[in-house]
Amino acid sequence: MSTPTTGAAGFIVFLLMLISVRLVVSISEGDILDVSETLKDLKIRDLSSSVSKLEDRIFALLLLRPAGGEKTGLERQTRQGLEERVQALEEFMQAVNQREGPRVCERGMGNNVTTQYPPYLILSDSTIEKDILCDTHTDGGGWIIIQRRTKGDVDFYRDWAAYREGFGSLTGDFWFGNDAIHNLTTQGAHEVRVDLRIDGQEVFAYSTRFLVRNEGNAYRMSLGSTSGTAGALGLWFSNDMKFSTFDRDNDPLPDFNCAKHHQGAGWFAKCHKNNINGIWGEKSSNGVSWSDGRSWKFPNFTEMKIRRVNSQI
Ligand SMILES: [Ca+2]
Repeated sequence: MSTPTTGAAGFIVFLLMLISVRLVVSISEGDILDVSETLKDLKIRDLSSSVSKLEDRIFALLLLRPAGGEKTGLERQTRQGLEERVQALEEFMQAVNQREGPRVCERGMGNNVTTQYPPYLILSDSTIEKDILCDTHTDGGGWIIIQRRTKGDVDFYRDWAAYREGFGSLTGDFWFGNDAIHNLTTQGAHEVRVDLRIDGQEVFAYSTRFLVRNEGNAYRMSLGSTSGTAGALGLWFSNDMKFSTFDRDNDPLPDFNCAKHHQGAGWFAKCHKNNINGIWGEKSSNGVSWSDGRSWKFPNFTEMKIRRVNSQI
């Protein structure tokens, strides 16, 4: 028979198993994720601390049990307190699960909506609360759009702080914000896609992996293998580069500021094969431009979007 105490102890073991699984996941991704800074790990530490306290209470409860197994008032009181804490922990665990990772743009969620984009959704954690625009139709949907140029009415030649926070409007042109992009891409593996319209033709570039580190690492970006009808070079050329703006030169060219020279912002190398944050309408490498390695193209529509890989996990 299971007593309330053994039931509670079983639940603790279950929680410890969950925590173990989460830690294993974190460690296996440790080579690419700055794990200590992820919100998930902060929550795990909170959870771990709560479990430790509960373990102490269980131990105290066992010590209090008289030799004959008689239940004392103090024991009952302690058990009651313990059960309340287990319940609180259960609720906390639920909250962690609900808030962990982007659950907002899921594959298939657009099947029953008639508009191209559903109502905006909120990503919220202790530091960031933003509206999110989901692309529900491209390649099965489930994409969070992080960059969009459609009209040219928003100035994209902005400074580091603007790109950190994001700007523009989800109903038009916008940059989602580097802190939010970092936050999303470190909560689970993400793929990335850039959709472009060039001379009336829709083309795209894609990579199996997209990770953006934190501001302390200048939002350095890593890709997986790349492909796509737009020519993957435009994307691949930025692999492992830091983010640069006109006021924060993080490109690898000494004595040259790519962002300032090309009047854009992004993961410049020496300097770029895409400048989708460049000047709208300008037909040069300072404009909204993309190279497939053979020639420069000038899209009049761009959308950069990310999707969590294995989004059900
Ligand atoms: Ca430089």
